[in-house]
Amino acid sequence: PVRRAVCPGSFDPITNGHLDIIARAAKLYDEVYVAVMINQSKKGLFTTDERMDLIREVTSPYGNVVVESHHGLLVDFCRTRDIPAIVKGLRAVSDFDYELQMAQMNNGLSGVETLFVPTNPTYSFLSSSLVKEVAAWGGDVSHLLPPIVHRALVERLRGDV
Ligand code: COD
Repeated sequence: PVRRAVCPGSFDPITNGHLDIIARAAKLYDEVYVAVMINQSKKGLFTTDERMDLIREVTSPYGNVVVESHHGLLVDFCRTRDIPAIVKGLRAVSDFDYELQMAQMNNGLSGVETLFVPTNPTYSFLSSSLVKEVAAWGGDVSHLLPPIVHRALVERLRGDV
């Protein structure tokens, strides 16, 4: 049988921290779905389609990564695609409380399992929101993002596109 997993998130935009988790999941599973979860109460800097395009570009070398978006519950995304496992990165203890709650809720809802991968220490302080804040004030975040994502971010913040 095909072994599938999903890496869910907002990915506004995808960072090297996200990409590290996706790459490691892609080594462990036959097919890895990256699910861009749509949250209508959060506006975001990039549209869902833009986020998916950036993720597709930077994950294309892996060959077994599928990028989709989903509006609704993550467990429903998993159910309709026959995905038994959610793979998430844990950055620090501060992530743990909320991640544990979601993992237990998702398991209770559908039986899906959540597996946690310890973040590469290089990226343990990294989040999309911090990257956006630092970049908005002119700080250098080029080492924290894939080059095409960095370019898109700088252009977006400059107001070009
Ligand atoms: N290093 C490693 N991993 C990282 C890093 C980093 N620097 N940064 C983020 N990650 C990983 C984490 O595992 C994180 O959870 C994931 O990437 C996504 O990160 P974000 O910031 O893009 O996304 P979040 O935290 O906003 O994602 C939350 C979800 C969208 C996954 C969650 O809200 C969800 O499942 N929503 C769908 C609705 C639903 O089912 N709700 C009920 C949940 S019980």
